[in-house]
Formats: sequence, C-alpha cells, structure tokens
Amino acid sequence: MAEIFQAASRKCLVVSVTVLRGENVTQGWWNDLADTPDPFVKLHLPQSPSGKRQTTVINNDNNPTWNETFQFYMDPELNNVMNVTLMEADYVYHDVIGRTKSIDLNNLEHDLDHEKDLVFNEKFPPS
Ligand SMILES: [Ca+2]
Ligand SMILES: [Ca+2]
Repeated sequence: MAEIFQAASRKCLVVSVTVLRGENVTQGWWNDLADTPDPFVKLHLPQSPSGKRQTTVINNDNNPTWNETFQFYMDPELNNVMNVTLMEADYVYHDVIGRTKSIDLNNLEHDLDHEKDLVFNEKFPPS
C-alpha cells in the first residue's frame, strides 16, 4: 500500500512595493537645525519570508526621492498588512520619525497599480 503524502498547495502572490518619495520630512524645526533629516523607510510584511526591507538613506533632504522597488511574497490566505515606518538615520542609532503606518494588502486588485499616501505626523504634529 502506497503512502500518500498530500501537500497542501498554497497559492503565492508577489507584490511589488515602490517607495516613491517623501515630502516635508521633519524632526521638528529645532532638531532640523542641528541635523537636516536623513530619511529612509522601513517596510515590514510580517507574514512574508524576508518581509523586512528598507530603502537607502537620503542624506540631508527634507524632500527625498527614493523610487526603490521591493518585491514580497504573499500568501493570499493570510492577513497581509504591511507596516511602513519613516526613519531618520544617525551615526549611532536610527530614530523613528513617524509612528508606523499600516497598509492593508488584502483584496488588492491583481495586476493593477495602487498608489497610497501616508502621513507621518503623530510624533511631530504641525504647530
Ligand atoms: Ca543630516
Ligand atoms: Ca541624521
């Protein structure tokens, strides 16, 4: 009698995420005087293998352009929510500029581009 292994066949989707640019990145005017922001963006898709990525650091730029694309594998049966964090690079350690925002990747239409603006202002609300 043959043993039958039943492998669950799970679909896998690839999602491409492009981090385009930032506008008016600030650590607050006082901190900006000491160090013009050096922003980068961290992406984290917890359910995905190698789900942690980050852009390069753009030095001394309040309006950085990254235009960097990352591909993530996504199991459509899981709840796929990507966390996006705006970071400030420093010599010793990196600071979070804006609290993490989440993007729901579930129910995206396939083969279409979706553009999303994120506003990071919880830590330094405009005065
Ligand atoms: Ca700087
Ligand atoms: Ca810095």
